[in-house]
Amino acid sequence: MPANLTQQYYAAEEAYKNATSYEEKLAALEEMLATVPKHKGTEKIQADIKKRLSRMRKESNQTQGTGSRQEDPFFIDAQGAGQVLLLGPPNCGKSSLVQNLTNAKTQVTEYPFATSLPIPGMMKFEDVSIQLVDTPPFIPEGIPGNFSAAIRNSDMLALVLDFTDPDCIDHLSSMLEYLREKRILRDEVPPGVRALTSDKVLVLGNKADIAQWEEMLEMIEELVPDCPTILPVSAVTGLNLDEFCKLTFQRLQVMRVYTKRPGKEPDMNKPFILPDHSTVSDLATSIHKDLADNLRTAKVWGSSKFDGQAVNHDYVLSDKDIVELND
Ligand SMILES: Nc1nc2c(ncn2[C@@H]2O[C@H](COP(=O)(O)OP(=O)(O)OP(=O)(O)O)[C@@H](O)[C@H]2O)c(=O)[nH]1
Ligand SMILES: [Mg+2]
Repeated sequence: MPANLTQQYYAAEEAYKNATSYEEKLAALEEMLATVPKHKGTEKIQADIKKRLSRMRKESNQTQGTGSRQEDPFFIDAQGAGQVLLLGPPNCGKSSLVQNLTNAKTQVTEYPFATSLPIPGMMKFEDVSIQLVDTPPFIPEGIPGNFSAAIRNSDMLALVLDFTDPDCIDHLSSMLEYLREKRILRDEVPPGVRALTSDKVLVLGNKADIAQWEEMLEMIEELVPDCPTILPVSAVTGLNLDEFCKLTFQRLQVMRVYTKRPGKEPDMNKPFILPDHSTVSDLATSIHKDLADNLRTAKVWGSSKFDGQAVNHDYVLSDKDIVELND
């Protein structure tokens, strides 16, 4: 039976052949597995990819000890509604932004190369927490494999520029070039593949309190084709940081859902965070598998036609819905 491999598969295979680090090889193999057509004619190919994946993971555990992922300082466990990595050249203000927006103790200095390892903090948007990660300076020709893997694993990227720096447009272009070359940033991302589309990238033109930011915006528009959305911001005055929080929440494409028990007030303090378009059944699964298995009825306040409307398990929820689940 012919394998009928797709363009996406061939691209992943090409990336595997060209990969120079463990992380790139692993990401490419995972993509090969996600994009290989699943039918009888590709069973051998699927088995071969799985074997290679398992061998790579085993070898990595042997060389680095078990639990190596957790011991990797670049691997930050995602928390909250999503993980946003701040990337940018030395001294552009990444640590200042994370310090302003979260409770993280980042190191802000006048001299460059102050941050040597990623530091996470939680940013509040309304009643949602979003994880921001401060990172070491981004030098495209010297990104270690595990830094690259951390970038690929994030849900969104904020590319930070120092808008007072005349070279900031070159920095932006080289960051975008790196992300495209490593196939972290793409026009389309097949399901099951770890990569980002342009709507998951925001450019922050920092130090807008002292920069000629209007001119900078015009120049970027002229010189950087397909540039993601840019926001002039200031870590010092807080300019546009509320807008950054709001845009980030929107772009993460998640929703919050509150739950209630029959006859009781809903718990409005801690929403469940679910991907957009999730159903009642997805909500039940995210709370507990038993609840999903035993779910009988559900009622919705918010997006439903009327408050407390009984809905089916496949009812698609909306942001800020209140749901009563009965097992
Ligand atoms: N005027 C002004 N200065 C800023 C702003 N953000 C950061 N700075 C200053 O820029 C310098 C560098 O800030 P950091 O936050 O340490 O920069 P960084 O990008 O984390 O630097 P590295 O860790 O070396 O990559 C510090 O002197 C900050 O006070 C801003 O919005 N406006
Ligand atoms: Mg820093």
